[in-house]
Amino acid sequence: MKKFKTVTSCLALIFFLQQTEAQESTDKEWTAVSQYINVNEYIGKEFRLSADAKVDLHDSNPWAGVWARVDLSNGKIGFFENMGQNPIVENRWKRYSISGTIDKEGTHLFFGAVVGGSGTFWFDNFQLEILVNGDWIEIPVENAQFEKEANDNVMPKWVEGIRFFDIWRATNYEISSSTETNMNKGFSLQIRSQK
Ligand SMILES: [Ca+2]
Repeated sequence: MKKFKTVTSCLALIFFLQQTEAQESTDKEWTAVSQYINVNEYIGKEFRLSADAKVDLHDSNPWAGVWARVDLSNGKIGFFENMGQNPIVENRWKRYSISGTIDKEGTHLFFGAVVGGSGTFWFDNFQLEILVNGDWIEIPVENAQFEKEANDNVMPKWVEGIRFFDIWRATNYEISSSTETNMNKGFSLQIRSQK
């Protein structure tokens, strides 16, 4: 009986772990592919996030951008920019940058690509820099060039979502690797709407 109980609780634990690791499926009309860094050592400093992007839009209400958000120690949001007022609309590779300041109470900087509406969206070559003593210092971003290929809608080192405790799978979009790149070599991140 004791053995049975142990097996049962082990199964319960495995089930719990699977549930907590599972991505929540959602039929959102937008999605984001993101990463984050701790910013404790960069408080008050300027940062700059850049990426190459190209879009092929299929509707009149599109949204594509690079985005960044500083989360604060009190649970609130500091800096936030998602290019919502100035989205990427060009069907050719171009470099886009957003910049801001790491808030005084900042703990993490989330950043990545965001898309909404119908179309195909490509991103490549993310670069995160912080201004330290007048010099832009590059902060390593894992798989920033998307050369590690996506599998089953998951891009290695990136998560789908905008918070680390709320990873989702937006079923209206397919996330993959594409050979559509600026320099005609390697891969880019491709997000394609299913509609
Ligand atoms: Ca690439």
